[in-house]
Order: sequence, then structure tokens, then C-alpha cells
Amino acid sequence: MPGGMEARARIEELAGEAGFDLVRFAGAEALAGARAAALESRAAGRLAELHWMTDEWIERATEPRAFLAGANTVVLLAITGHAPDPERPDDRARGRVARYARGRDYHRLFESKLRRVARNVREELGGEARATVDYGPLLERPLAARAGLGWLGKSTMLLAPGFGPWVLLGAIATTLKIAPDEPLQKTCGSCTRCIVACPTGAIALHGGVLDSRLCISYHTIESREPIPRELRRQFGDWIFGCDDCLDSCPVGARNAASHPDLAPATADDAFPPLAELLALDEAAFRERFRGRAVQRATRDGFLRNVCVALGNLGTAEDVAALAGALGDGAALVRGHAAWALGEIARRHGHGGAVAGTLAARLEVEEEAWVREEVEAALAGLA
Ligand code: B12
Ligand code: SF4
Ligand code: SF4
Repeated sequence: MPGGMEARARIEELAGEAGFDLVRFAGAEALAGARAAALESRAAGRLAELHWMTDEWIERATEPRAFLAGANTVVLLAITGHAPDPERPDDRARGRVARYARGRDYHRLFESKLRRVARNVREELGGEARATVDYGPLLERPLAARAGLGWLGKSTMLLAPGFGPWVLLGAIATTLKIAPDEPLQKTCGSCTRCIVACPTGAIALHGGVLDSRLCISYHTIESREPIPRELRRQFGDWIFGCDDCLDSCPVGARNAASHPDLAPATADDAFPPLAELLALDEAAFRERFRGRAVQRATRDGFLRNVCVALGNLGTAEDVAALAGALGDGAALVRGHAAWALGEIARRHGHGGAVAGTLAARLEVEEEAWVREEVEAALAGLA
């Protein structure tokens, strides 16, 4: 079985042909430090309700040999995605989608590229090879740090020299023995910009630790629950993910290079007009976001996010759409629509009309949590 420099050079070539921007190699030993840190985060509740991230998942995700028996090397592959914002029309209330999710779903992009490289590793180089991206069972950031692809920043993002946090990661474990790259001797130094920029204080003051319970990205993408009322105003216009800690990072900030397969976003992809999104039923949601990462939020979760953004930015123009959402089939949407109506009325007046709409809902609403949201909104208008 060929290994060493020959295999390394061929894998670099295959990765380049598949369209990866960066490739580095790590040894496949267990990630003991990351395992301890992740288990501690889970025990402390900082992984929130990521149900799939059990202790067993963490044990496996920090043991490349559980992912691929006999693994000797993990190849880390990255593409860069820092497309600049399209111009934001100033016509009506618009939300904001995290940059990575504005175009084609990068998971699909990675899956086909990684599969191609892994197949070639098996067929040409004769090693076993297994690929994974994001939701697969390997912790990618600590592996990428081990491979010297970047360093772990205070935002918890992996920062790659020249690109900063604007890299997405995938990995291929292989039985081939390839000399690993060295970790970088770099740190964030005295910089604290991401900690200051985070609207909800989700990053620990000393950096390097994230509390998902406070993270906008967690709530708008992963959580299927109500967004805690005390956090909603901090969400601003984010409706899927959040880039505030990435945008604040000076590393790679001036490099707007983006992978050609991540299509440049249109204004409506990056900043969708909010009110019209409330009209999406299940089928229309699937159609509107076909092949996009936004689907992960689910229709009800996404409309919940839209309501929160409207509560933060909406005007009298948006009251009719929210009043409609107050009758939505999903309690999650109805409850957040009530909150948003209360916020708009508080900011823009129209308290009387909104109070009437909310009171009418209370007459028919049966869900206890939604009733509580409607009552809280009414109390705010009293
Ligand atoms: C769960 C998850 C989330 C969760 C939790 C994130 C978190 N920070 O824990 C939520 C939903 C909040 C999230 C948000 C985002 N995510 Co995310 N997420 C993941 C996922 C699936 C697992 C990460 C995880 O297990 N976190 C738990 C913590 C405990 O582990 P960790 O952060 O990976 O590793 C830490 C510890 O191990 C510790 N550590 C490591 N070694 C050592 C050694 C010692 C001694 C010690 C003490 C500690 C230590 O430091 C690491 C960094 O803090 C990965 C993909 C993957 N399979 O790895 C993507 C991933 C991390 N996410 C990614 C992205 C792009 C994002 C967002 C930018 C999306 C967005 N725009 O909204 C945000 C950024 C938020 C942020 N500041 O991290 C990218 C990050 C790329 C990069 N350059 O870092 C990844 C790698 C996906 C990918 N395939 O590219 N994400
Ligand atoms: S993604 Fe947003 S909310 Fe989460 S840590 Fe970064 S800035 Fe804070
Ligand atoms: S903003 Fe500063 S502290 Fe935060 S990750 Fe970037 S360099 Fe590190």
C-alpha cells in the first residue's frame, strides 16, 4: 500500500481537482483534550438541547478509529466562503441569512466532493477511506487545528491564515500512513472583538468556550423550541444562523474570496423580505429553499425566526401578515407572532388595533404557551 509522500501528493492533487481550497493531514489518535472539553460543556448544559450530541457521540467523535477501524491519518479539507454582502434594498423589513447558507447547501457540495476523493484514495492508493462533513461523527475543528489548517480562535471558530473563520470543513479518515502536518503556533493574542461583538454574550469572557443556550445560530438553526423571550430583542434581523462573531474577526477580513460553487447570493437570498415568508406553508417552504441549508430549521422553526426579526424591525406595514400568522397551524409560530405584534405596537403606536387582534386570539387559543405569549404581549401594551 503506498503511503508517505507519494500518497500525500496524490491526495493533495485529488483535493485540488475536486475543488477544495485547503488540505492538511492529522494523525488519527484520539482527541483527548477536545473530548474532555466537550464532555464538560455538555455536563454544564452549554450544548443546550442538541439531543444527538450525547456523551457517546462525543466519545466517538473524538476517536477517529471508531469512525474508521484502523485509521492512521485524517485528511482535513476546506473551502472558503466569504462572499461579500449583496446590496441591501431599503424597501421593506428584511431579515438576514448567515453567509454560508445563502446559496447551494454546502453539505451537498462537500458530500459529492469528499466521496469522489475518498473513492480515489481507495481505488488508486489502496487504503480504506471514509468521509464526513458537519453532522457526521467527527469533531472537525480540533482535528483541523491538529493538522495545522488553522488555530482555535476565541470565538471557538477555526481561523485559517489568510481566511480567518471563513472556512468550512470536511474530513476523510484513511488507513494510509501519511506524515502529519504540525499544529500552528498562533493564537488570537489580546484581541477580544468577537466576544464584544456577540449580541447575546454567548462567548465566555476569556474566549474559547461557547454557550449554545445563548447563541443565535443555535436557536435559529438547531432549536425547535420557543426562543427565550429575554433573548429575542438581541436577535436583530438574523433569521438563519448568525455571523456577528465572524464578521468582527480581523483575521482574513480583507479576503473576500469565495468558492465558485457557492453561488453569489442575490439580495433576496441574503436579506429575504420578511412579511411574505409568513405565507409559506410546508410545501412552499420546501420549494423556496430547495437544496438550501435553510431547510434544516424546518418550516415552523424558520417562521418562528421570521416573527422574531419582524418584532425587531417590523412596522405598521407588517401587522396584517403577523395577524395572519397568529392563526397559523403551528403553536410555535402563533406564539412568536403574538410577541412580534406586541413589539411593533409598542414601538410604532397602533396599540389599540393590535390589542384587539390579540384579544380576539385569546378567545379561541387553546395552547397554554401561546396564551401566555398573547397575555404577555397584551400586558406590554397596557
Ligand atoms: C454543534 C455545532 C454547532 C453548534 C455549537 C457550536 C459550538 N461552538 O459548540 C451551533 C449550532 C451553535 C453552531 C454554530 C455555528 N457553527 Co457549527 N458546528 C457544530 C458541529 C456539528 C459540532 C461542533 C461541536 O461539537 N461543538 C461542541 C464543542 C464543545 O466542540 P468544538 O467547538 O467542535 O471544539 C471545541 C473543544 O473541543 C475545545 N478544544 C479542542 N481541543 C482542545 C484541547 C484542550 C486542552 C481544551 C481545553 C479544549 C479543546 O475547543 C474547541 C473550540 O472551542 C460542527 C461540525 C463538526 N462535526 O465538528 C459545526 C461547525 C463547528 N460549525 C461551523 C459553523 C460555520 C458554524 C457557524 C459559523 C454557522 C453560522 N454562521 O451561524 C456558527 C458559529 C458559532 C460559533 N461561534 O461557534 C463550522 C466551523 C468552521 C470553522 N471555521 O470553525 C463547523 C466545523 C461545520 C463545518 N463542517 O464547517 N455549530
Ligand atoms: S454566532 Fe452570533 S450569537 Fe453565536 S457566538 Fe457568534 S456572534 Fe454570538
Ligand atoms: S475576533 Fe479576535 S479574538 Fe475573536 S476569533 Fe478573531 S482574532 Fe480571535
